[in-house]
Amino acid sequence: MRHHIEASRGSKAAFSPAWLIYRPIRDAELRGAWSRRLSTMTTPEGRPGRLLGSALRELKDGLSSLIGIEPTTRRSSGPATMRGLVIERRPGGTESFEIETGPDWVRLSAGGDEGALYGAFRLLQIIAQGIKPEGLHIAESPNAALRMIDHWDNLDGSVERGYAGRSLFFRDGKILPPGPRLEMYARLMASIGINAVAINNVNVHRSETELIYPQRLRNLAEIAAVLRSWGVKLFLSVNFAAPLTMGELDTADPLDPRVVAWWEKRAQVIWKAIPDFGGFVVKADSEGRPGPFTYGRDHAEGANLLARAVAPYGGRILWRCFVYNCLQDWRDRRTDRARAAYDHFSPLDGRFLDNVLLQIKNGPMDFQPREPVSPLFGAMPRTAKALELQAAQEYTGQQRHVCYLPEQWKTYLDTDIRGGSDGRLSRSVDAFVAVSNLGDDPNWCGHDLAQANWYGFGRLAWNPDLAPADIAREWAALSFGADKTLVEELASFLLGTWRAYESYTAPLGVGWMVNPSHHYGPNPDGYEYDRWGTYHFADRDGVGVDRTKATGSGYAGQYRPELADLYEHKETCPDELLLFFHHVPYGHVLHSGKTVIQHIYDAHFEGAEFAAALPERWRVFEGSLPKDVYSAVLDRLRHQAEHAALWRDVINTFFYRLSGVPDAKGRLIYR
Ligand code: GCW
Repeated sequence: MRHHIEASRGSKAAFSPAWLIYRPIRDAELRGAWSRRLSTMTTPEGRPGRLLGSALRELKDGLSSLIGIEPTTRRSSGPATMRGLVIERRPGGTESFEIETGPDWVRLSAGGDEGALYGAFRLLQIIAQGIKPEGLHIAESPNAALRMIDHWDNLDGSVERGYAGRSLFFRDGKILPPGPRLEMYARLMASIGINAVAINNVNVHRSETELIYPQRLRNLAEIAAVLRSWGVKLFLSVNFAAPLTMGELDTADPLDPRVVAWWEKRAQVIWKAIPDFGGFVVKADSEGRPGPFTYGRDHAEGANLLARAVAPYGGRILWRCFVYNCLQDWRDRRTDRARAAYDHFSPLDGRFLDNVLLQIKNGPMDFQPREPVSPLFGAMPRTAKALELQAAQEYTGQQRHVCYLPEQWKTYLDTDIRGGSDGRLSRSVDAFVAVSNLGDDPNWCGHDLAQANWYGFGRLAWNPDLAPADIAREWAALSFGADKTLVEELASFLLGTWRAYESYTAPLGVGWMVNPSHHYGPNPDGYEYDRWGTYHFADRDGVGVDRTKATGSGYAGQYRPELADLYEHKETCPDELLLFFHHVPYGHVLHSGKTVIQHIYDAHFEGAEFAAALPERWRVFEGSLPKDVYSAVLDRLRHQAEHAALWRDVINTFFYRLSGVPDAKGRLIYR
C-alpha cells in the first residue's frame, strides 16, 4: 500500500490517495493497543464475494500501513472464538455494521457485504484518527439508501462547471480504459459510503446520447466492473429525446407506443451489458434540454416512460426538478423563477412510479451561497425525493477560494421542512446527490482543501446528524495525520469559510451578482437585464425581491404555514434571507440592529479582511503539511485574498453609488 502511494506521488501521472493515505500511527502505545487486538483476522464461512474481498484487502493494506501489522487470516468454521479481528454476519440492513472491541479482540459484524466494506473503512478511519480501542462500541446504518455523486463530464473530456482539470472518464470522444486511478476513485467513494455515480453531464449532447448503445456500453461495462468491487453502481444521464436525436423515430412523445418500445429495447441492451446498472439521471425541459412539454405531456408521463422501461431490471430514474423558464423578460415582474419547481411538480404528487426519485436542488434557484431551502421537499409526501447539493463550487469560489460547504449543507439538512415530530429535510429525502467537484488534477479537486467538501458530502449523506466541525477534524486527521494540534488547526481553518465567502459576495440572500456564463467574480448587474430570471431589483431606494404572498410573487406561500409566515414578514424573516424574500429600503433595520446598507458595507469589509488574513494564517502549516499541498494552497489563498478585495470594492461601490449613503465608519469606498 505505502509503496503504491509513493509510486503514485512520484510519477507524472500522479494522483493523491487523499484521505486513504493511512499514515503510520506514531504513538507506540496506541499502535500496540490496536495490534494486540488485530493480529489475526477471522472471516465469515465460505469464499468471500467481491465486496467482502475488497473489504479484506483494504483492511490488510490499511492495517499494515497504519500500525505495521499483517494479520494472519483464517476462515471461520463455526462459532467464533473472540480473538483478533472477527468479521461476522449480524441481522440488519445489508449496509449496516457494528464495531465492538474487547481486551484482545475487535468484532466487525455486518448485515451484508456492503456493511462489512463500510465497517472495514470505518475501523481504519477510527485507527487513523488516533482513537483508542478501549471500550469502543458503535453501530451504524446509512440515513439514506442512495448516496450518489453526479459528474457533469462530457465525452470530449471537458467538465461542465469543472474546476479540477479534465474528466476522469472521458477524453477526446473516447471512454478512458480503467486503470489505477479509477480503482482509487472507487475506493475513495466507498470509504465515505457513496454507492452510486452518474458519470456524464446532465446536459446530454449528441455524442453522449450514444452512451446507451452497445459500442459504448462495452467500455462502460469495464468501468462498472471496477465500481462494482467497491459497491458503487453506475448510472448515466440520458437525453429524453434520444430516439429522435439518433434519428430512429420521428418523435420522443412519452405516450407514443413506438417510443415506449424504443426505451424498453434500450433498457434491455443496457442491462445485458451491465447487469447491475443503476438507471438514468434526466434533465428534461430545462435550459434548452428536450422533455415531455414538447408533446403536451407532463413530467409524470415523461418520468414514468423511462421508469417503466427500467423497472424490470431494478433500475431507477432520477428525474431533476430544475425546470424553469430561462427565456424570461427582465421587465416581467410577475414571473418568479424561485416558484418554478414547486409549480411544475407539486401538482404531480402521487403520480410517479415507485422507481422514480425527483431530484431537487437544495434551494429554489441555483446553488447560490445562500438560498432558502426548496419548498418542494415539504410538498410531495407521496413521491420519492433526492436532495441535490453542489460540491462543485460553481457559485462558491470555483475551488480557487476555500469554502467549506458542509456548514452550508447542514443549514438545509436541519431545516424543519415538514413540521411534525421530525420534519427535517434530512429525514424527508430518500437519496442524497452531489454534483461532483472532481477532475483529473493530481489532487482530484484543484484546491486541496476542497477535498473536504467531497469527503463531507459522503459523511453527511451517510449520517446527516454529524457536525461539520467533526467532519472537518476527521478529514484532517485522515488526510494529514492524527496530530491533535494539526487537526484542530486545520478544522478551524475550514470552519467559517463559507460564511466569509457569503459575506464578501452578494448580500443577504439576494445572490447572482456574478459575471454571466462562467459565474466567477463580482458583477452586480451581470444577470440583472438578462433572460435567466435572476434579479435583485436594486435601485436608488432599495434592493431585494418581493416574494411575499401579500405584495410579491407569492413564493413564500409555498412553505408549510409556520415557515411561510416566518418568511412572509420582514419582522420575522431571518436577516440572511431578507433580500431573497423582501424588497426593502437601504435604511431598513435588520435584527442585528444595523441598516441594510451598513450591513452591506460591514459584511464586505469584514469578509475581505477574513480572506486577507488567510495566507498569513496558513503559515502555521509550513513544515507540518506536505510541501506540495502547503504551497499549492498558499497560492490559492493569495488569490482568494485579492479576489475578495475586488468583490468588496465592486459590491460596496455599486451600493454606494446607487444609494448615496456613506459608510458610517468612513472607510474608503471607491466611487
Ligand atoms: O447552474 C446551472 C449551471 C449549468 C447546469 C445547470 C443544471 C448542467 O450553470 O451549468 O447544467 O445548472 O443544474 O442543470
